[in-house]
Amino acid sequence: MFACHLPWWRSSATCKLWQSGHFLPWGRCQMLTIKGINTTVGQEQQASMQEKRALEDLEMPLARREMETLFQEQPETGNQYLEDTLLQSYLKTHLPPKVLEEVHQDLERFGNRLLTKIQPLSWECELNPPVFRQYDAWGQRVDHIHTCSAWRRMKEISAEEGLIAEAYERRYSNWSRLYQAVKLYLFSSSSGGFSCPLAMTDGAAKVIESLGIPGSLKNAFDRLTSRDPKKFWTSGQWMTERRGGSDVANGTETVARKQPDDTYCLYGFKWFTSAADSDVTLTLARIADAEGQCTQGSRGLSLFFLRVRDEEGKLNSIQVQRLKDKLGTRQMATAELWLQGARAELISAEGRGVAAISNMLNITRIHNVITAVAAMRRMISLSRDYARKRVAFGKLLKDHPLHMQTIARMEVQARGAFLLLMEIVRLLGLAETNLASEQDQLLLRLLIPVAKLYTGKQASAVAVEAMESFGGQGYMEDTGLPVILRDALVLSIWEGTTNILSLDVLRSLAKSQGQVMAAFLSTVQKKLELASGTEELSPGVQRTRGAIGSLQQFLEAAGSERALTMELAARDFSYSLARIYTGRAKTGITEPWNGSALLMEHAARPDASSTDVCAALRWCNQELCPVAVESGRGSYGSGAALQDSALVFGSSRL
Ligand code: UCC
Repeated sequence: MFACHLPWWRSSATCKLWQSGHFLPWGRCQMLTIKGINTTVGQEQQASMQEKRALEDLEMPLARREMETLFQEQPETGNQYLEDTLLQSYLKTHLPPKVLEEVHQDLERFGNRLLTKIQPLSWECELNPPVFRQYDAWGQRVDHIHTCSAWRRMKEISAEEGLIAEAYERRYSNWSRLYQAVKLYLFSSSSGGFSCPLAMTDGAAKVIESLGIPGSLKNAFDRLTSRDPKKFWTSGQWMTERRGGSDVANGTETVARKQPDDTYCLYGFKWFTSAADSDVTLTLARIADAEGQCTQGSRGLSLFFLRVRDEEGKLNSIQVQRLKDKLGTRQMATAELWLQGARAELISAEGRGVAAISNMLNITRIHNVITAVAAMRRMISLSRDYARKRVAFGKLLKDHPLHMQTIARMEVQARGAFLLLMEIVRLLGLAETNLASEQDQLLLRLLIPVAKLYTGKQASAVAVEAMESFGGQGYMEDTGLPVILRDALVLSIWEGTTNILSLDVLRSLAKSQGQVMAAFLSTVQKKLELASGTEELSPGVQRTRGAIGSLQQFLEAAGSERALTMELAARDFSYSLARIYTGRAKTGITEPWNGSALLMEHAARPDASSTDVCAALRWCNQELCPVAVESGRGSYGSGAALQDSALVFGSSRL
């Protein structure tokens, strides 16, 4: 029998599977080649141990060699808060001392709880995905979605830890939102997919709060933001119908019929409903008039609140068609639902459904960013730990410069993404406590889609690259690494794909008549002026200045072009904003902009490390303004659009 080497979740469930021989332990397939081993100082002991083992190996019968000498040490993470030096230095720089003291204690405690209690539950969620039972033994339709006990425990833990409550209690004023985001960031990789219902729960609470918490929704708001596991509710967000999830305005077919008591009955088919075990949901529908006619398009959509089940657990005139068979997020039940007269409450003005649910979308998009950054951090932490343990070509991976270069590149991306996340939740915190300037609010509107689209792509790229850093082991299911990759891949899809969010960036420009861009450019300019005082960072400042100049030139030229130009440029434009902005931030509520890019600002702190400086400069070494480069190549003209189609379809008929 193998020794029970658990993956980092240390799950008893996994242990049993391994003991029964269903899973191979970490790295059994790893052959150690010791001959000609070339050690560096400090590794001699380890190398000679391995050499001794290898020599013994040759004298052993084959069976024993296979069973006992081919183990690879598994990568592990410790207390994620204590291991995250960037997070700690960010909090130390930005939080008022009293807040920092309290928050630090709680995060250290939470980090230990995650490691010892919550991570094992996460793996159990992965091993026990939800099961759908449509009929009972006697043919009664029951539509029961069975979730595992670990998943249900996650819900209790979320309440106990105040993962939603923290943002709405506001005990740390404008810092509450940031503190909540930090807890969610730490929780994300250990949540077994529970981050998803939390995102929607937060979004629903935000919508209700933005409506002034009407009396009819008071109970729901209290429960969505409760710290009491017995009271805590989660929410869904049912937006996607058969005709798609992006073009909500034209794809929504669900009809709402008004009842004598002023409630509505909803009829329709919801094609993707994430976390279908949620207690309540927000959803869009078209209100039918007396003749049964509905207004089409966006102006016909209204927002509704409904309870999914009653007190006895009976579904609210809803039938579950089936559960979705997804590539990732398998821990969570995503279902197709028939609404067959589900009782609902209208909570927006008629025809203002999209505008009303935008409050939810903006929150879930921020959660998407949180999850993306967390996935990157987890993969890099594991990759880093593995580099300290795994010997190849005679030395530890950490002593192979090319391997270190690969991880370092991921690290620069993760650092940039983390600071962008912190910037957004800092701005959101200001907005929620009426401390945001007009400029802050404009920036927030612009940066949410920018950050969501950019970090979603970063997370996928980092997860793939990090997986490769484990060699073949990264591809093995029982290491848990493929779970992280699969779950990361959805981040650029749900809550608005990259292209849809790029168009949302353009929407924010148009809606504000360019003010978001003016706010963006003026704050960048101010910051760079101040940042240029830091000698070491001057190459980065110069490159960012150059990028801003190119961006301005592009915008001036694009102003006289047709709409097609901006649409074709939308993705590269959004990437340019992400890369340039990840250069800069301000500190404190009332302080003036104090310089440079987000990464450069962090590197300009008095107690910044040389690593902080290096990360900032490396970030600035990438192409900061791809939209200007592509524009110069003529990529956004009508000729280019025709070429795109020809390339896609070749000689086949368009
Ligand atoms: O439901 C889903 C899965 C749930 C899983 C959640 C998990 C989250 C986990 C996170 C981490 C673990 S996915 C649903 C995915 N679907 C979407 O995200 C929708 C994507 N499509 C869009 O975003 C489109 O751009 C639409 C739907 C917003 C476009 O609709 P319209 O009606 O054509 O848009 P309009 O006419 O431009 O905008 C209507 C109003 C305008 O306000 P007014 O009328 O005052 O001018 C817009 O300014 O809505 C306002 N608006 C916004 N306001 C639209 N978007 C926004 C926004 N982002 N922020 C503020």
